[in-house]
Formats: sequence, C-alpha cells, structure tokens
Amino acid sequence: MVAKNTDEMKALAVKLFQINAFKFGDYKMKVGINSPVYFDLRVIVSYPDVMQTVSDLLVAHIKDLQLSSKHVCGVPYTALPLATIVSVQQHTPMLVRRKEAKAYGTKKLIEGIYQAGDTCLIVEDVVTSGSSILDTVRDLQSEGIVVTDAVVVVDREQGGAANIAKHGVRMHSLFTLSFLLNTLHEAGHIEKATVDAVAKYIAAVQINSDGSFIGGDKSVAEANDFSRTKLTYESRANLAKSPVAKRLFNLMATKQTNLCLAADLSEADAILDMADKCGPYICLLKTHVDIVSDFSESFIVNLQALATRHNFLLMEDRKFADIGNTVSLQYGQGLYKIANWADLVTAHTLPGRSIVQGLKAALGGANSAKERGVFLLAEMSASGNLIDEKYKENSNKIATEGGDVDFVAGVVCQSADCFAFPGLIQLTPGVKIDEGVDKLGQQYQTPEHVVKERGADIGVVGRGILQASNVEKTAASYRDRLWAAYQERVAK
Ligand code: 5IU
Repeated sequence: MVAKNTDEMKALAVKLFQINAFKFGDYKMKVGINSPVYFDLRVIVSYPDVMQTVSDLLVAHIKDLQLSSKHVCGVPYTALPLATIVSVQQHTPMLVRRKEAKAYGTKKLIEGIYQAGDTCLIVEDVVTSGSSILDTVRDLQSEGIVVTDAVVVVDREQGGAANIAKHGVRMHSLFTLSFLLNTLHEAGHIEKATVDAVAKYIAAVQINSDGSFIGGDKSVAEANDFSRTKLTYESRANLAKSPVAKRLFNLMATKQTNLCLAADLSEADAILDMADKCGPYICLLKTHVDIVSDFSESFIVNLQALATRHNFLLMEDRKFADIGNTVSLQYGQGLYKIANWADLVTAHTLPGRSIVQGLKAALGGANSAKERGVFLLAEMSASGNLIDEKYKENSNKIATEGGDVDFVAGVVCQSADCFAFPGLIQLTPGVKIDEGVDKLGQQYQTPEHVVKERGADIGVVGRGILQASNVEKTAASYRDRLWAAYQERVAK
C-alpha cells in the first residue's frame, strides 16, 4: 500500500462504499462460493471524480514501485477504462485483450502494436482467485509478450496473489480487503462485528485459481454469517443506504417489535382506535387511505400524533404503478397528499426504475427525501398472482443498483431469496396464527414460518388482529411470536 497517500486512500475507501462499489450481504461469486462482501467496481465509470482518484493512485503506485513496462493491458471489462487512463497519463501504449476472437478479419485476441519480447503491465479491478488475471496473462504470453507484474485496485486476500505468483506474476494492490474493512469501521460506517465476521470468512475461504478450496473451513463459507437473515436489526441499520430504513431498523431493535399492523378499516375513528390500542406493540402502521370514507386532514394529524406517542412509523400501502410523472402527482397531490405524512409507501416495479425516480420527484422542501422511503413489491401473497422469477430478479436490481437506492427502504415479498442486501427490510404480509386461504385468495402463514423460513423482517398482520375479540392482547401475542422467531433466527 502507498503509505504517503493514506488519508486519500481512506477517503476513497469510504467513497467506494458510499457509491455501492462494494457491499456486505450474502452473495454468490463467480467461482460459485458465497461471500459476505461483494465488489462491483463497474459503477465507478459513473463517477468521474472516483475514476480520477483511482487512476491517479494507480499511476502513483506504479511510479513508487518503479514498474516500467512497454505496454499496459486491462483485464476485461471493468479494468479497461482504468487501464486507458493509466496508459494516457504515463504515455505507455495500451494493449486490449478480446474476450472472444473476432469471427472475421484478423481473428486476433490482442489488439495494439507489439512485438514478441515486449513487456506488459496488467491492470485489474478486484482479485479473488486471480483467475481473470491469469486468463489475460495466458493470451499475452501466447503472443510472446512478457508479463511480470499486475497492479490491482482491491485484493480480497483470498489467495489470488499466491495463485498468480505461481505463474511468475507479482501482484501489487492499492487496497486490501482488511484495509477497507478497518477504514470503514474507523469512519463509523460498519460495526466491529462486521469486520470480525468478514475477516473470519476470508481467513477460512482461500481459493485456488480454478475456484476450488485451497483448504480452510468450507462450512464457514456455506454458513455465511453475513446472510441477512442471520444479522441483527441493529447491525443491518448500519448497512442500510436509506435513512428511513436505518431509522426503522433501529426502532425495531429498541422497541423490540417487528410487527406491522395493516389497519384496513374504512372509518377514521376506527383506525385511530386501533392505532392507539396496538401502538405499543408495532413498529409500523400500514394504511390504505383510499378506503377511509371520512378521510380528513385532522385524521392524519391525529394518526401522526399516535405514531409519535407510541413510536411507530406510517406506511401508506398505495402500490404506485404508473409512469413517473403520474406517480409523482399521485404521491404529492390530490386529496391525500401522501408525501406530506407517510414515512413509507409501497410501489410496484412493473414500470421499471422510473417508479422510484417519479416518487422522489414529488419530494423536496418540508418533505425531505431523507425522511421518506419506498418498499418495492417483488412478490405478492395473493394466490395466482402473475409475478415470476425474472420479475423478482429485476425488482431486486431496481432495489439495489443505481443512483436512487438511498430511497429504497425495503422489499415487499414472501421469500428470503428475493434479495441479499442486508441494508434492505423484508416486509411480508399474509400472516395469521391460523394458516390458510381467505375467500378472496389471500394466503396466510404463521408468524414463525414467515420469519424463520421465509426471511420476513417485518410481519404484516391485518384481520388477525383487527377481528380479534381482544385487540391489545392479540397484538401483543403477534408481537411476541414474531419477535421470538426473529431472536431464534439470529441466535448463533
Ligand atoms: N398485502 C397483502 N399481500 C401482498 C401485499 C399486500 O396482503 O402481497 I404487496 C396487504 C393487503 C392488506 C394486508 O392491507 O397486506 C394484509 O391484511 P390481512 O392480514 O388482513 O390479510
């Protein structure tokens, strides 16, 4: 590591975390092993300032190490733009390795002007096993090019350096995973427990260049402590990108409740009465304001007062689904002015990313985007619903990738495989002590089942509480069962 640039390196480490160039969770890597930390440096092309800093540091690193070579070559694809900048800054000609030979013309694998015997420095973004670097080295060597060194942005410390050293290539990294973890911890972005858990995983999971285990403890990789369902709400609060998700995680942890009341009632007073009775036991109260026949501003004022008194958040389950411009109006205007009072809303992902952008566009002024969030629907509890695997996968992408992830607080879904990122909250409706189906296709699971088997972080209960003869007692009992199931789930 380049000691003299340590402050700059630390600032860059935090910046990379903030732009989602790496995140913590339970991810499947290219080599087929699960990992508690995931790097995606592809995003940096969207941040020219980060590109500049990374490439400046790479050039400084190359100078410090006195690595002189006739060419530079990036490992496709993520490192290609970085290699380009290094080439231009150092006036070192670049070579480009194709992943597939062209089907016509020269059929060359290496583009650029070179001769056998020329030297070439490799540039790579992230190294796990080193296999991608070795693929590029092999193609360069088969043209007679000599490769002795590789500069990389991040070394995951899982055996990559040793694997490529076996092929006569030295690896020089800007960052090690340990440095990134310690820096984020020092800067207050992750807990010590996160640092320790990732360190434990990395120590246990060392990988050969063919993706097989060198040794270590395979069970650590399989029982990834970073699976979101095994982390506590407190630690997930630290990983959340959305300020409202952070708030809700912390509220759940301190109030010790993961129960959401679905107050599907059509009279304002009845909702307020339920909110008061159930308030002590819930983290969230979910409304459908368009079913309230006597909706008024004072209803909202009273509901907000109860939310403050009992410490719960408000979610309007509006399930927005239109084009950006329309949802922006539906959210901010009309009779209900939802953006003025609902901490959270729900939205379908059917229209694509524009749904999130449209909602955000309604905010500003007194309704700061920092105090609002959306839960995206990735699955429904209605029997016969049309959502399929691809839809689920794409919904997850909208929730976790792109520039608006700070507005997405969670996902409404029915199963733990809907998303991996632990900074998001899984909200699961269709909860009742007696499992079964209602007359209109609603499918119910028990509190224990949704939390322990289906990955729910918050269980949504409507009629199970609303129709009980003793509402307080029933709400308390749902709270106790959902909370106990969560505690069992995270128990080591
Ligand atoms: N709701 C579901 N299922 C879903 C989604 C939302 O039940 O898949 I998305 C809402 C509908 C209702 C509440 O407001 O959750 C569940 O109420 P009951 O517990 O009364 O069924």
